[in-house]
Amino acid sequence: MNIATPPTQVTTHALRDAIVRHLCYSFGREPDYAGTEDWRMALSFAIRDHIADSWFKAAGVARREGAKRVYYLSMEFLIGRLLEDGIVNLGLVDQARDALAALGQDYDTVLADEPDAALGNGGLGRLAACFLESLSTLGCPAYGYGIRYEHGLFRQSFQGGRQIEAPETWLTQRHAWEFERPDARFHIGFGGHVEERDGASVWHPGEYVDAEAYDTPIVGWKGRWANTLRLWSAKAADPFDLPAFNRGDFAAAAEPEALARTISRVLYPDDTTEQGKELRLKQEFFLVAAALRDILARFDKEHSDIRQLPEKVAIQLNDTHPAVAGPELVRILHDERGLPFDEAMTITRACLSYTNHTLLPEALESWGEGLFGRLLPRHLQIVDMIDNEHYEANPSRTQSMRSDHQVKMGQLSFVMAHKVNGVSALHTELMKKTVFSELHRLHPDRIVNQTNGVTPRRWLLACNPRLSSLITDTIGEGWVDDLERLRELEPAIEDAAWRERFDAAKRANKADLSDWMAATQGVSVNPDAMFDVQIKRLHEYKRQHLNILETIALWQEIKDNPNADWTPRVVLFAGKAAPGYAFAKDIIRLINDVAEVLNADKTTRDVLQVLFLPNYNVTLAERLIPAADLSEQISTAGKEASGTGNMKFALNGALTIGTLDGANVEIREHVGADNFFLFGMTASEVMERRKIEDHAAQAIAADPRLARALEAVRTGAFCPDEPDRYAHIAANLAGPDYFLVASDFADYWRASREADAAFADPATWTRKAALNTARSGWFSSDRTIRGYMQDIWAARSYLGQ
Ligand code: 26V
Repeated sequence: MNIATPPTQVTTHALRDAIVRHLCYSFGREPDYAGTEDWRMALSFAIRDHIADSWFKAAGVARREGAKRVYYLSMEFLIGRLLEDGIVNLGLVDQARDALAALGQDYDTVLADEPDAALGNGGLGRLAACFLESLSTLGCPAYGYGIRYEHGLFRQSFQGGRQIEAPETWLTQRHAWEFERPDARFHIGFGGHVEERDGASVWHPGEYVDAEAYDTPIVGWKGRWANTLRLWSAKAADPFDLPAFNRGDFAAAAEPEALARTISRVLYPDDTTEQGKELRLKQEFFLVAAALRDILARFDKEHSDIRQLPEKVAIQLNDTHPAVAGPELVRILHDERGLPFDEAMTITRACLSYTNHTLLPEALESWGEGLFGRLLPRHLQIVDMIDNEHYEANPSRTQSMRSDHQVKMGQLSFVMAHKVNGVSALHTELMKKTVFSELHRLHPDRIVNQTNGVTPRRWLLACNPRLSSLITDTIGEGWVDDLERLRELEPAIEDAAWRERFDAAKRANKADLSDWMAATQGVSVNPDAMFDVQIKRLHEYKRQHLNILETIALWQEIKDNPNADWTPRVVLFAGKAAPGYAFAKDIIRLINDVAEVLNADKTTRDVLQVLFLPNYNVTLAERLIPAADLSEQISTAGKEASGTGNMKFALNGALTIGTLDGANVEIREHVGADNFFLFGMTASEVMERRKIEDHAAQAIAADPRLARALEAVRTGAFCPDEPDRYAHIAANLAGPDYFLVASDFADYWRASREADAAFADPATWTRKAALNTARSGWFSSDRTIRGYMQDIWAARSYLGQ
């Protein structure tokens, strides 16, 4: 077949013709009658044609070479918008802008029409999306497997400062990127019973749901390669109950379809509630079973000996969510394909590896054996066989995957994986010392570190065109897929004229953000103020409440002395709280209440403003990060596995104020201690501090600023209509304060004032900011993926084949 011209040679003219052709013949619209969405779809299809060419070529190479494929199994892919990503990676920004202009359309308006696909909660899902892009950029044959949720993460708005959740409906707007694959469809069984027949076990599921594939091509830099994101949608195995329909019972007739579809209906918000546990386990097995069937079908087409599986297949479990892949693959190999159990175990382990993304005890998955056995009776037997095998080899049960009538998914994943990785150096060390200490002693070579990274195509080149042009002007465009070359900027940073250009880019990004906030939030802020940004999921360990307390204390101090030389600040927050996480939702409301009082205060508002932007998502992050001066990474040390927002900020020339937690540690090492505002206890100091019973009371007694800020919260200074609204937050911080907000407050205040002083000296600040950009190259997800390819997957690149 004829593969089209390399994308970089696409002319504006050709692209314009392709847009019009798609507008007319794919969407049935004449240009004069087309709306923004029509133009967006037509442009997307024109771009998609070129992506598809890379995609066919890549698939052909992988098939021809019998390549080892990497399979990234993840319950979440937080991909965001794809159109700009495609245009940027194909190098067609100018052509697309000009082609649209020639058709009387505005490029930015058309791009902004695309829905933001929020098929993930936060860091874990966004990491999966960055990884897919890097796998394509590196030419490593790979598939992402996930679920095609009808509703992604809820849409957040505020009413009276409170978080309101509404369903996210990304599929009701037209989506340009997926190809439905009715031929890639599998029956997935649940429940039923296990029959013992001639010494073998046969699972007879009690019900079936179909998994149907939808493929989205993910193109890498310069369109050299494209991999597939394959998302499964649940359909009824037997869609329509005709006898019921003929009886006139139309509701009953439609029931199988409705029941089946609940499986891919909604993404679970990272939750603290117990509800819906069964559905969650069903979703997890649905993903795993469909993915494994697909993987084996592809393997069987290319190879004949199942023992070769580990040479051709690497399966990465993104957290424990797809951990039933262990027992399911053992079941297929042993029960269905007749391999001895030991051999099925060896092959499975050689294929599987597992990434841990959190040490928080409440986030470690476990399933009651009743539920697990009801839904997956054969898998429960296999889990017990795995546990016994492991026990025989290593007679110790304290970290067993079967205790308290539970199935522990972390332990199961560890035992079934040949490599287990953490996501930052500190997190990996803590894994060895805490959750997996005993398993680590038994298998000392299994745990490895792969510090997270972010794709520079989306998180610098696309989202920050001003800074990107300056970089390319200075060192050429080699940095885009070799990010450590940003170091070549360092000599230029010593040049005042260059720093002025760097500063101008940041200033213009801030002005854009200010205009956008004025237009959408009705709040105007001073673009010359320091933009101090904390954007991430709401969680007590991430300590948004530490940030707002410090802001309250600052406000109080400014009021005491309004004529002092304050560094103007705009404190920006964004992030969603899990619907069942009441405390986190109260923190949001507190921040909104504080914002209302402070922004109305005539004596302070010129130097201090606060804003909580609603509905944080990938698109909002792309707007905020290039405009940030100060990046808030203030989690209790030992709690944030890595963080990836921290990397995006540093790359875009923001300075971090942060604790020695997660990847902050490595960011500080790379950018230099002078260019990072460090504060707070270390992870081991945190553990010691918790042993002091009245640690919070002591900290409050020692710090009048903290005491006064807490008192304002406790007595309702920000909610006079309901003065005890936040008394429980104040009580928590004065009492248990598990996340040590009080104990870290004084040092946070100090670091924050250091940031003020540094910002007041523009030449110094700009130098530090630019050094952050120049020294953040190591945090490219290309580096991370190379690490996985070498240390975990034994996979290679097929670029240029
Ligand atoms: C937990 C749960 C619990 C049940 C409902 C669905 C759900 C979804 C997500 C989670 C949390 C998974 C852990 C996670 O997101 N960890 C984050 O992973 C990032 C990428 O490695 C890392 O940068 C963050 O520090 C870490 O918090």
